[in-house]
Amino acid sequence: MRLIENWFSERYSDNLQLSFRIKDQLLSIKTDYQRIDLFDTYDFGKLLSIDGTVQLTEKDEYIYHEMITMIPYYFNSKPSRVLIIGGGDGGAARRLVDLGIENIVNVEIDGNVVEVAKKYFPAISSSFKEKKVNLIIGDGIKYIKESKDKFDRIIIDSTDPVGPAEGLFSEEFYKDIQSHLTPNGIVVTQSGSPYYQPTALSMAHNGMARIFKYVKTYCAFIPTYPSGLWSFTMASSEEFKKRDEPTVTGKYFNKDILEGSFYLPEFVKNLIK
Ligand code: AG3
Repeated sequence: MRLIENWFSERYSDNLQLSFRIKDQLLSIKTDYQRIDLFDTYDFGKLLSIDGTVQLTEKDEYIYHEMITMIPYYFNSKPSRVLIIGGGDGGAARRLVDLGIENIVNVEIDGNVVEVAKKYFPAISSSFKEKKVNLIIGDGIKYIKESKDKFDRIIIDSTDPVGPAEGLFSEEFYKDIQSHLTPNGIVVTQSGSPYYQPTALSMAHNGMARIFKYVKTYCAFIPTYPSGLWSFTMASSEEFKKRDEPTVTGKYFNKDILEGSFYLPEFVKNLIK
């Protein structure tokens, strides 16, 4: 008898990859922007990959989505208008809806990501059915250049800074972002694995630091992303002030995480000096 085992692997370096044993490959499409694959894995449920990199899994998506929305939520004025750039799976929008945000604009460049999410991740993408969420299929960089709107938070939920998302890590883009934030508004971006993608983190942090007076990096443990240690970087033109209000407890996020995720290992601090 021959046993055929199927695995999906994301390559981290020439010498290391993370492999998921899969029950099935549900989809593989090449869009105008990227390649989208969908797998049914044994340990993490459905897994969405873009250009060979894990974007989300059913089992651990809550960590990334709580951390990109809830940490910046509790600083400065209570947000009511939020812009998401990327985030076509709807996961970030869903958390914002749960936080009670009244007005959410979500600009995703690749409509196929939204379609895939609607079909295969109905719970995560259910946010797109909400009246409060205005989904726009378009280029976030262009949107921000042309829009006259101001937002209290801008969430950059992008892929890695190679390919279509590269411009989302540039100083020029952060400048445009700044002009669309309310005075103590906050921009946050995912800034990669400090261990395997140190340049993603330094690009985001140093790029933001050239435009904004206040920049802070925080980390979270995300088992399905390279090295498990993941970074997020947020910036504002005014000093960060934690609001004095009780925090919601998520599945990862809690009041200790709101404080503790800003304590960084020394090698991470050295990347953003
Ligand atoms: N977007 C950021 C995922 C980056 C993962 N990188 C990697 N696996 N190399 C997440 C999309 C979820 N809304």
